[in-house]
Amino acid sequence: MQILIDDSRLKPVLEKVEARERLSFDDGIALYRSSDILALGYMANLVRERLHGSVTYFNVNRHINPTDVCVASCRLCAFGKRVRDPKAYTMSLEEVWQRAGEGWSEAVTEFHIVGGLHPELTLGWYCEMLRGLKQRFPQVHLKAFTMVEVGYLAQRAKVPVREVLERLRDAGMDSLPGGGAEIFSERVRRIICDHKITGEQWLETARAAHELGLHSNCTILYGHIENEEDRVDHLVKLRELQDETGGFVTFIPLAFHPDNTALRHIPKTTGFADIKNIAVARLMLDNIPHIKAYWIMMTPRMAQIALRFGADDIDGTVVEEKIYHDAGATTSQSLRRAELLQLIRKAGREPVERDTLYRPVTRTETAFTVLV
Ligand code: V47
Repeated sequence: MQILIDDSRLKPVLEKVEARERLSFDDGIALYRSSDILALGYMANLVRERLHGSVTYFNVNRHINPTDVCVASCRLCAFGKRVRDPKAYTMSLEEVWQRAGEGWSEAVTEFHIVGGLHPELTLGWYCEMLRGLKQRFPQVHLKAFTMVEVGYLAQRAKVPVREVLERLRDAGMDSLPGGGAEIFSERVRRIICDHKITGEQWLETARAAHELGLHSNCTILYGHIENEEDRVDHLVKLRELQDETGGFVTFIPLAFHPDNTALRHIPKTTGFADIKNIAVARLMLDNIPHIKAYWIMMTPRMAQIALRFGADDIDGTVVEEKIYHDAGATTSQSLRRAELLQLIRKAGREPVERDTLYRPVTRTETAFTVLV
């Protein structure tokens, strides 16, 4: 098909996309530098429809953040609090288990569990939390702990990362979410999250998880002090690891939210940047099956548009969200299943409820079945 491309620098990229060829680092830069959003969207949508047709995934999930106490004090974050901060909280195990059962009556298929790096909670405590959740909610998939939390638990328990992952897996962790990757460039990490594990350590931890047969997601945090080279380098590093392990399920571009962070002087990202990051991700990450437009972060309106610019997933019901709302997100904290269906249908897409590993889910009012 003949398509109109305003930005002639994108013509060679279009030829590669049409020929199903892998895009290079320089292609990634050309995509990020282009303002021809419709050409980007055309290409990204081509890839998205090749992979998934019109199907758009969502899930019925619940976020649980057991503590916001965090020793890292990342400049990018408004969620983490010091141990002695009167506003900080840490749930007891009973509270975590009780909180898990609260919210919509709709049967959730996934708990998404992340928190701060707490200096006192032990690996044993987290394992007990997982065991208690599995005992009470045996059908629910536990997507828990960023690579950063795993790295911190390993450091504190003085055991190898692989062993921490094994112990968490044996206690009930089914997969890992994609957070904490931020931007792998050390120059940028030194400024936005200087006490976190390095980019190399994040990738090593993901590799170890995948080698144990655990799947995980991955993310990028954009819209702060990074440049185009940093972003493309990040995507290429994820693509290289995925070539090795095949363990990444979904990639989620995350827009920096500056409110209440030490970087609050940085302006918020634009809708244009948010859409562009979805499209570039779809085009560069040819080996990661899914690209998620996280509606909490993008707003439901923009997430809906993203479904025509490369995204095939809109995330879930969430129920209770803290990380983005502490940093100024104005979206609601939750959407009902029916609202997600409506958003997807109104974008002319075909909604499919999935579990964490993208197996279709069928449900009644209070129960669900995963089709395997
Ligand atoms: O790791 C923290 C980011 C992540 C801010 O795997 C911020 O399915 C923007 O990873 N502005 C947590 N971003 C969220 C996350 C996630 C979300 C939805 C689904 C999945 C998944 C993963 O949020 C953190 C960090 O990268 N973050 N503070 C902020 N001020």
